[in-house]
Amino acid sequence: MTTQKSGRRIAEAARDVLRTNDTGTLVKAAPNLYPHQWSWDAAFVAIGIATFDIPRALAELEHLRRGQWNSGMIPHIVFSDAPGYFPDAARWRTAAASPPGVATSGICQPAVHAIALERIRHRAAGGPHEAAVLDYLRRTFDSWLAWHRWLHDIRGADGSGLLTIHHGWESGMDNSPRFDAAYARVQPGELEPFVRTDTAVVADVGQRPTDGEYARYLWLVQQLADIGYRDEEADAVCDFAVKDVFASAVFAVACDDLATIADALGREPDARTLRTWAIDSALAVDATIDPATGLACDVDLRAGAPISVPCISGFAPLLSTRDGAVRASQETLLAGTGWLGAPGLAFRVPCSTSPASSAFRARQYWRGPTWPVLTWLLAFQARRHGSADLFDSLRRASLSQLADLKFGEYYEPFTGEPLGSARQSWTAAVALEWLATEP
Ligand code: 2M8
Repeated sequence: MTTQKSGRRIAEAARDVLRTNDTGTLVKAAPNLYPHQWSWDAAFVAIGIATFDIPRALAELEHLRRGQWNSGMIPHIVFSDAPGYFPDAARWRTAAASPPGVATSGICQPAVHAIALERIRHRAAGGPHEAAVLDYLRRTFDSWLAWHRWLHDIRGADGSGLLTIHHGWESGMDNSPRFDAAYARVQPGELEPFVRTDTAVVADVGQRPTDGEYARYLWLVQQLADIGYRDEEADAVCDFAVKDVFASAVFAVACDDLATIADALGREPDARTLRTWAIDSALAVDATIDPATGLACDVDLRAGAPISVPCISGFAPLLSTRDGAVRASQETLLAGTGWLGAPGLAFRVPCSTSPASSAFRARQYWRGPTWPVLTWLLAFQARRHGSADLFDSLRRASLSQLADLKFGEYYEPFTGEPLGSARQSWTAAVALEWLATEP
């Protein structure tokens, strides 16, 4: 149980993390490991900051928006001047495509931004910042709409309702075993030399992707940079192409939220378009469910086959489904021994890979550890769809996990040890959002 006193302690410590990671222009995703602004981190960070400083939360999203490309794409990193991260801005070779004076990467991440915007609008309602939030939304709506249109038209060009990613980093779940087979087919050619920086920050290299994985990550960056990130060539050129079921579900949710915002701004035609995209993607995500496992599946486009590895992405329908039966069966699965009911869990929060799977690794990044930010996203959507009990139990378990005040990037599921970076911004943000939301 989180008492009022321990809640206050967690909130104070979480605010301290966000304040110390704030450079004044952006909140670093983590103090040393990630000294820049990451796209989906920034959205979660804005949700957390909005619990105590709504103008600063909007400024965080605005900083990200200034990195938006002409195409509409929001890049996955907007770089600060800080050294110490690789691949750095120069390695991406995006100068011709990114906005003048803004250094960015050349790929994207899940589109959680409209979820954040709507959450901030909700928090501001009836308070002193309500008008400023609406004004911000009015001024920037076209940018967020362009981002969604790019995802729909470019990454969903086949009309399937599922979005294509060209790099595991675009999923946000970089080395998840869901991508192992697709990556096994990526054979790096002549690679520009590189030196990793992440393993200098995380002393236990076993918590990070391997060198072999990094070579593939860099090869895909090189392939995309070599074609100047031209969208129309990426499908043909890039060795990696996966229909990402989780990113598609996030897109569906975000389209619904942006539609709600469009309504509030009197932009009904845009709201209608966004709702159509939301429904199409939500249905497409449901349709990927493997009846044998009950989990949603990505599609490996290069192999022309679904990917059936039991990862947290398999619960994508929990985010976006409109079908009560699908929701009920996914909730039952989540409660079972492969997930929240797995024997020995320190906290009943979902692992990134099922502990019952041979692919599970308790300490290795997206191959098993629990990620507070995903616990929150699943719980938040569960509550919006009426599953208050699931929300409450995940909230309680997550706050117990975060009571160590370390704000780990991810956690070992059985010992509760914080792993990766300490004082990770989005973990602190999630703590604040949990605490600001009554059970
Ligand atoms: C991790 O990814 C970056 C590459 O984008 C990295 O390992 O260098 C992922 O966990 C990703 O989802 C996250 O946005 C990023 C920053 O927290 O770190």
